[in-house]
Order: sequence, then structure tokens, then C-alpha cells
Amino acid sequence: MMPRPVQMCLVLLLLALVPVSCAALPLVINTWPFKKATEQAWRVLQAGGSALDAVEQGCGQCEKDQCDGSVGYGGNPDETGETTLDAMIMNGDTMEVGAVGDLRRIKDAISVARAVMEHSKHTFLVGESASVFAENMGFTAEDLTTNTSLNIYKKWLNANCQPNYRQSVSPDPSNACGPYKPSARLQQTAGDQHINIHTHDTIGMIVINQKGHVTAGTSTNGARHKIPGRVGDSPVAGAGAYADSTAGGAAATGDGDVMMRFLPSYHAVELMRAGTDPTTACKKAITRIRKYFPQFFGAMICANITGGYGAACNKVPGFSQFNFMVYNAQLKSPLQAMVDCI
Ligand code: SD4
Repeated sequence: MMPRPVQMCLVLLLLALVPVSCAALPLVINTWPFKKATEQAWRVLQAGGSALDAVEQGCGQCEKDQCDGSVGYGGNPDETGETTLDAMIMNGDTMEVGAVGDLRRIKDAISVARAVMEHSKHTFLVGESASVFAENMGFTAEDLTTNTSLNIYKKWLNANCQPNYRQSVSPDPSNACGPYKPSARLQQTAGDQHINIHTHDTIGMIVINQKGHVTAGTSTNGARHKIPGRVGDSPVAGAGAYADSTAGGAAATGDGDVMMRFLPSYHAVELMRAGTDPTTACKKAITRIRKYFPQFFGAMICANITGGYGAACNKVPGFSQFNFMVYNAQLKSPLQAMVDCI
């Protein structure tokens, strides 16, 4: 007897060898194997919470757990040793977005992003002023530095501030610390890659509830040793994530300085709106970037409004497979799925 489609789908899910696309709502999908985040988002949905609550608390779980040191406090410090956070949340029913960039001293970045969305008419607040807004909204201000982030910083200082994100400056940034002054503009070195598999791991999450309400969120401490003031792709709508309840959702992880130039999450959602399946939509968004930056480090997750999902990543040395988490109505527990990079 031939297996019925649902059974077939389950078999593929269990094997988790291929980018499966099984329609089943509700759906929680997030970047990297951040299982506790997936479980938390699912728990919120099961308890009757909204898709927005699920995304906020799912990503918030990673902020508390300091997922891989790349989300939340105490992770990747900037050039001054401080950890600062980027986050965003998007409501795909109303197309409202709240985002924070370069947030200082506040641990709950995605909740502050939600406060921007709900308690202001703005979309995006950054830096010190975003922290003041957060404090006014009742968030606790505290030092985000930990022994771990301090040690990463000290090691970097002892290694003559290597690696860093400076170019065309003097003294030579490839072997000296700043302060730097501008010098003759040099051609960028191809394959110059600071954000890589070792310093990755932003959480990007898409939640689609039973009614098809699509939401998306991200949270990260960004790029290790970034220049103070740097904001990555994660809090930028259409870049780090995008949600539209009439089309689907997408989220990105990787080298945000490159990826944000292509709005890959928006690109993928628009492809799904036109009928492209989620895996192909993710692949096409990655391929567009690769045309200009063949060596970029990055991956994406995509989901359409019927609960189909997929992922894609750009194959570079040291990164040939991308792991992500899925939980949907056909699963009894969160599934760690994996795709081969293209
Ligand atoms: C950033 N996109 O700030 C983030 C970092 C990341 O996997 O996702 N790393 O550029």
C-alpha cells in the first residue's frame, strides 16, 4: 500500500535529510538548533498565546539562554568591549514592525522591539536613546558584560585587535589597533569574512498560528568586534526577517553587513507570494546575494501560509550544512532539520 501524503511527509521529517515542505499549522520555525526557543514559542501557542507572543517569547528564550553566545547579553563584544543588541518583531497581519539596534544595557531586546511597535508610532530606535526608551517603558538597565565577553575582548586586544572591520585606514588595520585615520581607498579583499560559522547564530523565527497569522522576529548581539554603532541586518525589516499573512514569512542569519543590501527576507516572501515553494524561495534569495558575494556566510528559513517550509544556505569552506528547528501540528516534539548548502 502506498503511504498517504501525511505519512510520507512524516517519514521525510523523521529522516530530516532533505528540505521537507509539509503543510501543517500552527508552525514554529527558527534558525540554528535553538531547541528551547522553539519549545517556548510552541508552549505559548498551545497555551492560547498569540503568534506575536510566541515569537517574542521564543526569541526571548534565546536571549536568556545566550544561545551560542551570539544572542543576548555577554556575547560578541564590540571594539570597546561592550555587548550591544539588535532585534525586531513583525506582525504580518497589520504590517507593523518594532525594532531596536545597538541597544545598550537592556537584556530583553525583542521585548523592547515589541514596545517600540506597541508604545510608539516609530518602527526603529537605536543606540543610547533606544535604551532610554526601554528604561522609560519599565525595562531594567544592567551591564551586559560577562566574564566570557570580557575574555573575548581581552584576547582581541592582545592580538592587536584582530580581526576587525576597518579598511583603508592607517595604521594598517590588519596588524594594528586604532585609533584609525582614513587612508587611500583600497580594493576590498575577496573572501574577507569575519562573520563565519564560528561567530554566527542570530535567532530568526517565524510563527504561523492556526488561523494563518504570520509573525517573524530576530534577536542577536551582532558581529564580534564590530565598530561601535554598527547595526546589522537582523533588526531591518525585509533583511533580517519579514512577515506577511497574505504570503508567508522568512528570516536570515549570517553576514548581515552584506545580506542587508539585498533584503533577502522580503525577496523570499515576495517569491512565495508569486507561488514559489519555500525551499526554492530561500535558495533564490541566497543565489541573488551569491552573485555579488560568492563567499558570503549566510542562511535563510522560509515558510508559506499553508505551513510549507524550507531553508537554504550558501556553501563556503567550513559551512556546508545548515541546521534549523521546526515544530508543527504533525510533530510530537521539535524537529532539528538540516539542509545542504547550495
Ligand atoms: C548580523 N546577521 O548582525 C547577524 C549575525 C548573524 O549568524 O546572523 N550571524 O550580521
